[in-house]
Amino acid sequence: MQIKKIVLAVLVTTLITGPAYASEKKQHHSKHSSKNMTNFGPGDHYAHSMKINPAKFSKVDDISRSANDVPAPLKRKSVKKVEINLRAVEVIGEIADRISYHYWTFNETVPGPFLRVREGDTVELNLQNAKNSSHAHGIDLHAVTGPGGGMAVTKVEPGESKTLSFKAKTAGLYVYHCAAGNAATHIANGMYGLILVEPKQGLSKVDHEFYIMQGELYTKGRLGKKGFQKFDSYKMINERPEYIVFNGRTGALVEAGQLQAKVGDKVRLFVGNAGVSKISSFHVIGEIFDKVYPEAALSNPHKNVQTTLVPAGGATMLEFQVDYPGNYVLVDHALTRIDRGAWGILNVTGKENHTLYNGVEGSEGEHHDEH
Ligand SMILES: [Cu+2]
Repeated sequence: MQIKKIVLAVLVTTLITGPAYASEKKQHHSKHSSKNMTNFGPGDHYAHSMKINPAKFSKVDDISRSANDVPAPLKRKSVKKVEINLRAVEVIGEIADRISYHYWTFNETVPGPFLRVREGDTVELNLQNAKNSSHAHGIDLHAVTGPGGGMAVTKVEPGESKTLSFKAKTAGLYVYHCAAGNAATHIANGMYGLILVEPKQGLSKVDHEFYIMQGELYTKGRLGKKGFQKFDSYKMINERPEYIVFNGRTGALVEAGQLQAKVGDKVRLFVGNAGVSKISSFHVIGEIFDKVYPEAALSNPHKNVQTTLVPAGGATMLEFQVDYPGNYVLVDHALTRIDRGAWGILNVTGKENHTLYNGVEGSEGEHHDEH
């Protein structure tokens, strides 16, 4: 058993780090030296503590990427060479009011940009790493077939850049994330996003498409502790996030960030889960998903689904029509996670249809505490 494990670890490590090292000009270590294995278990060197001077990094007003920030459906019927430029940038942003964090990002937001290409396209992805970054960064796109999903050729040192070229041969909605060094750390700190490889025939027409990504934050201070929060690697390896959020921070999809639709609209949600640890039980309170494309395999949808699983490092695509005005709360239905930040609002305006839904709304502010 133990031997099997070791063999597997060596195999995985060699598969992923091998070509990256081989491609570097200064190759000091053999592919099989232990130096190349520091990314994977058994965790004896795990207890690293990062010294961070927040003053070295620029502050962003809002770390979250808007759920509306989805490129329009592709109209073209032929394949193309698509150039994508991403920048690994480390910034200081707020997890919640007066709780700041040293986020690692693609293009200064969490999640990073929503990438949209067509099945069969050739993608040339340039990844630049900002000069002041504390770490090397890279990218593993689950849409890529090849070592490390691209990571093997995109480990970029601060101030440098690298290019990955790949064919988007399989339609689907895929997670991308940084996997340089300790991949889990880079994901937990915010380096993830989604790439849609649109099927040749395109997707059906809808009125709104939204981009939602669940992620976890492992802070030294407990949930709600104010001030600058350092990353806690022990909490991460124990799979105990302090925050579980949609789009980078608490409240990202509320008020100014809420999703908006009108009665009768067809809505499509692209939902990803960066993890690192938790599986999301994605649900919209008061709605039924007309169609769910489980695990974002863009064929044979399930119909009429209440809650759907989004694995760590996976995604789902779901569609529904909104029929009645009001606020619909997006949650991970492991509901204690609401208090850790995992909720947002879909606000629907329009005419009430009382044959569909009727009653007298209670006043939320007046009820007695029922605990
Ligand atoms: Cu990184």
